[in-house]
Amino acid sequence: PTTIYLKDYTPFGYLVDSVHLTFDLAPNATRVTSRIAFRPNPDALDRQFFLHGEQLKLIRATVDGVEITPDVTETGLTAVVPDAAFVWEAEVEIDPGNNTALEGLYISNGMYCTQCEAEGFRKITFYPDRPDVMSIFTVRINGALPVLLSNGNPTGKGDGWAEWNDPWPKPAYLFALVAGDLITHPGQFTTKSGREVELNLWVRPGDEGKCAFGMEALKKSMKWDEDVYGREYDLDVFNIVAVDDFNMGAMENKGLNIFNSSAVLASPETSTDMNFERIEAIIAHEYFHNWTGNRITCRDWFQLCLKEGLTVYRDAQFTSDMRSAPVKRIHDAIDLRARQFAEDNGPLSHPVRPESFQEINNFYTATVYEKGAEVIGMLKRLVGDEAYAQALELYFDRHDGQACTIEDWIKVFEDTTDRDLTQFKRWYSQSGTPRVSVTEDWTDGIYTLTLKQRTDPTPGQSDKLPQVIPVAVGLIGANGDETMPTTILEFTQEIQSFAFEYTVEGWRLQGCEGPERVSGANPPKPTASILRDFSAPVILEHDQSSAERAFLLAHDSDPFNRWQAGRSLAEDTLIKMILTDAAPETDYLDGILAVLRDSDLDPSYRALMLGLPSQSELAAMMHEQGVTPDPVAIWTAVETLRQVTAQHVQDLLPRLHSETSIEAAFSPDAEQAGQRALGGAALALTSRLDGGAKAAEDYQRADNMTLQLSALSCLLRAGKGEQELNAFYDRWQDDRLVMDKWFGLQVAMSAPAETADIVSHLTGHPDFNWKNPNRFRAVLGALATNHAGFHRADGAGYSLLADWLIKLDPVNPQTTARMCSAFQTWKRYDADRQALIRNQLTRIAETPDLSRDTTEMVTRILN
Ligand code: HT7
Ligand code: ZN
Repeated sequence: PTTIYLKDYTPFGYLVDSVHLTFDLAPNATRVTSRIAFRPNPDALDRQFFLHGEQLKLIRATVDGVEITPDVTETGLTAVVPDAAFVWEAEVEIDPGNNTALEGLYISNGMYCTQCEAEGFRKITFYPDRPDVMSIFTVRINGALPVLLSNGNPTGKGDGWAEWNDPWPKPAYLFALVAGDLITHPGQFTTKSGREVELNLWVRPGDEGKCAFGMEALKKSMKWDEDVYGREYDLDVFNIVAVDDFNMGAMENKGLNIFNSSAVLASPETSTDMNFERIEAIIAHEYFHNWTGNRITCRDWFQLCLKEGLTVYRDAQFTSDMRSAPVKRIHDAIDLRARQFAEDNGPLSHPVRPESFQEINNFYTATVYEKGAEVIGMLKRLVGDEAYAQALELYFDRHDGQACTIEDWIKVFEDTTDRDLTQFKRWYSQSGTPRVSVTEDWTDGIYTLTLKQRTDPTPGQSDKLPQVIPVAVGLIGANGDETMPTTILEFTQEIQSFAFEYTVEGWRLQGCEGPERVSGANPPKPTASILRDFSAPVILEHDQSSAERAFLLAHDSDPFNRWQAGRSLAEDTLIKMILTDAAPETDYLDGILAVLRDSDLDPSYRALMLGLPSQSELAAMMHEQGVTPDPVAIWTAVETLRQVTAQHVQDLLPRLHSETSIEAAFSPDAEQAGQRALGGAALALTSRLDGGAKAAEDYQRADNMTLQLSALSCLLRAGKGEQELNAFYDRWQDDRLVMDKWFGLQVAMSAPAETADIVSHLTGHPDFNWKNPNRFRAVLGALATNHAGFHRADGAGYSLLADWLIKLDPVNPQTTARMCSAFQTWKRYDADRQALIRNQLTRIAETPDLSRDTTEMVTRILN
């Protein structure tokens, strides 16, 4: 396979003034006729006329009306064209009915739909399928289906046809078409300048009852983007369509967002609180792309983080505003550490802006998205809120309608603030997670923190340079009061010391403006709260005693670090339990008990405090400490800690559990969701003491999916619930999204020795439609995330996953390749497990005709 490099970028030889497409829909022989106005690009050196095209049957091609015979290969065509403006026309035939890869035009449950990002448009017609070629599209759809949709505004429709015009220039990856028997849940939004926008959420008949929440989320997103970023919607219509077969969460096509039905459809009976929150965030994310991605797009796919990092950052801000900011921040840190740190510290590590790829689909990663968002968060911390707002204003003004680079992005910040951001740019080019170690000094009343940064070598990058790391620090006095509010330390060197002195107004960073040091005062040594609000995506190595952590857990005014103190206590005690069979530490147990007792604390925050690090994270920590992780020992320690915690807090459990009995009508809002989260966490602990008796009662009274699933998981964890599981199946067998939960839960809750057998059994179930990515992920994805089950010593988990990946690859390479990342941590484990995994990876790699997507992933993981 060919490797593509960022450094080789050159502009396309031609500009595209307009594109007109006609679709004559037929399941196995759709005709696509394109009429494209090209003109030479004055900024391009190379005038070779190459159009991408894959799996297309060329029927005819003309240039300025004259038939030509282009040179067609598997990847596209070349043709001789005039050295002046000309009109290209082509007719191709495609087979959406047999498109199982779900890229290009395909059919899902009788509905035609498209997925063009990143390079799917080339499976629809011949075109310069690259994001820097932007044009205005008009589309005519001919097809005997009730609803025919494309991008932009509708310009006409009749029996069996519809026409659309998108006035905003866009790259081909934002093209979309949907045709089917659909029903709309309508809505309406008036923009701040008075534009009336028609909103539609299109679903298959039967799903009408799951639209209201998504529609409200869309309206909230539109309003929020106006209020916070001044961004207004720019078309007369905004359509969202729910599709069952979809490789990812959703797609931001201009004016016609297409969603995985799991990312938009919701009702209290069928969706959990977590589903509601995710849906709200994804709807916001796709909507926000209208400006950050669509109006301003990427020059090339190496710049993916330009739109994705920024849009993730914006959707996180939105969720913080709609729900609880600290809870959102903690969730994001948990997620980043679980997914992005694992990626960044293994064979798949790559910079936020990668420098090469074989298959761009493999770079829609946690690094590009989530670390990309963290980089923006750091930039905002460094320049301040006001400068951030000004820089964004400049970005939108300066680059509207353009295809941009990270250099353009950084430049708006440099121009706004007069800062030199050269060093900051390393966050985009240097891969790996920086480790920041902290040492403290306390001499003559001066408190000094010395920070040291290092980043381990990553594939292709052996030497790392220091990065600019904003470290948010607060100081806390002996009585638990904050004596220095959060201060940002700009940590730019490999080793750097920051001294704090005592003033009449408390502690402050030496060298900052403010009152002078109080000489002769003899203040007690403060306790530092470091990396508040998770101010940078780094691993903090701060050797604190359990007593210091317990002190911060009790007193830190920063909600993130307060939670972090509890999390660090949990990690420390678990690692000790794993390595030495020690009993759980009382500092952890008492600290958690005190937090749970504090009813002034938000229930969702208290629920988070009860969480433990994932078993995979514990494995990573042990590996970092030079110890080979044993998945069963980790599982056992986690189970023991849960059991002991249940006993330790048992007197409180009935009160906490009562949080689930909410008098008011169900609402998926943050407040009720938090109450249910705490009640559910209490039920999980209770089940460890009563063998699931309370959970069985709860299952019977559950009138929403959150309660139903939380009770069912407790029962399964207790080795019970067979009857409930069957009843659940009978009740929900016709609901695809609920059945995904039914499949996934059984795998997630299985005991390690049984996971692989349960997966084998479930893959033989008549409802296991493995070609549907949601169902495939529900079962095989759950296998990969059940740490001890997946890593069963005999390798049954590995071979089972490999079997299914090999089977899925020819059908859907994109989903197969993404799921190969389950093996990315293989070098952490013992020699036997490593050998077993290597065998499976090699078996996958040697499969004849393996896709480019999967080949690239397994090769990178193996090397
Ligand atoms: N920009 C989109 C990324 C994407 C995608 C979505 C659905 C199916 C395949 C896809 N390939 C890439 C989604 C987003 O980030 O909003
Ligand atoms: Zn996105």
